[in-house]
Amino acid sequence: MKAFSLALLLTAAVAHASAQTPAQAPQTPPAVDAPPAEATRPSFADWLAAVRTDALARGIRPEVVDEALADIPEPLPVVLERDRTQAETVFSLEQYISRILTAKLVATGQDRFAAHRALLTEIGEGYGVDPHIIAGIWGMESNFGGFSGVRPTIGALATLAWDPRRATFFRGELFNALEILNRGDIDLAHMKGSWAGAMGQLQFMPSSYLDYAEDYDGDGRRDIWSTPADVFASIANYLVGHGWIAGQSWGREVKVSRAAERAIVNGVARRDGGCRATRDMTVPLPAQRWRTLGVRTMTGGALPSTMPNAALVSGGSRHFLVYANYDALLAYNCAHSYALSVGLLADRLAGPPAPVRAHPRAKKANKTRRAHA
Ligand SMILES: [Ca+2]
Repeated sequence: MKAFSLALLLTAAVAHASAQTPAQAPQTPPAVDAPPAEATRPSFADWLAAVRTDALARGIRPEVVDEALADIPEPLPVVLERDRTQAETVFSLEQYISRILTAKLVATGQDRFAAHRALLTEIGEGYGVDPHIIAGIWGMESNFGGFSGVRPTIGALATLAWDPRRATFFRGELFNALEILNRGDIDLAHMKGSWAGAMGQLQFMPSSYLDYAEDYDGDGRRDIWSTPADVFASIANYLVGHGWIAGQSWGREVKVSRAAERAIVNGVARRDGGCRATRDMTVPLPAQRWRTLGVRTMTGGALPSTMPNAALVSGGSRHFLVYANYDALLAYNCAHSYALSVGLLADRLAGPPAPVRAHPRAKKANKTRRAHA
């Protein structure tokens, strides 16, 4: 299945660090439903018949509904299995970031960014979103389009909607997916994605697709599966829809001494918020306040006074001051391991490419420099 997926690596952290859905996609975390008594559950066939009736009442064409539902004679065992056996290993924030941001990922990203530089730049300028951030999300969600899931979306959603655990959420997403088919953006055979219903190279849940997917190349279909222009514009549109501020960065890594850490713990309020990650950071403060508290740049210098208001996100040893745009990344997936990895990957893609064929001694020096950068 998604053996190579970075998204799944993160899923382990996200699923157990919060009540978030296992899907690695932008969406509202579903509440877990109270399970009905097993005896009162309809058979899958009866349940599907009720879905069909509801779908027709919602205006979805009968031929679309019939073709889609005929495809799933029974719940998909692999989907139920994945939903019940998510990895339980919990790593520290630093461990997650280092497992995700490998040299190989950065090298792939540099290649893929170079191949799509003109398009990413054009879309980035058009939407007012840093093209490296667009590429960072693309990289995290599908290894830059290398793998976006092989599960049939309708089958996966029907299985999770029939299963009592989060039936209400997934039933809604099932109707959204049928609506996408109804509009003709994609055909049934090509509507694929993760076992949890996240679709295409940017892993949108169907609800996010209906709200944010873009037809940038103008062929009449919003194709997040195989048209890079639509993929990039849809990511940008999602970020803009969640408050991305043009021309501003996501944040920066900073140095926080032990004394500063104590001062921050005692003197700076935690933030409130709808998802766990937003509660696991400080309130935003002006640069001057962080300076006074003893926070420094990674080279030990003073924070620039032009720095936007920033909130502090801390792991065990690494610390990050994050700006308002960081919230748009959390809206995509509310986990610090995700949002920081996107930001740091974007920074690497924006920076000078790593030396390809360095002398062994030079290589060692580079490694050391990176470790302290
Ligand atoms: Ca298109």
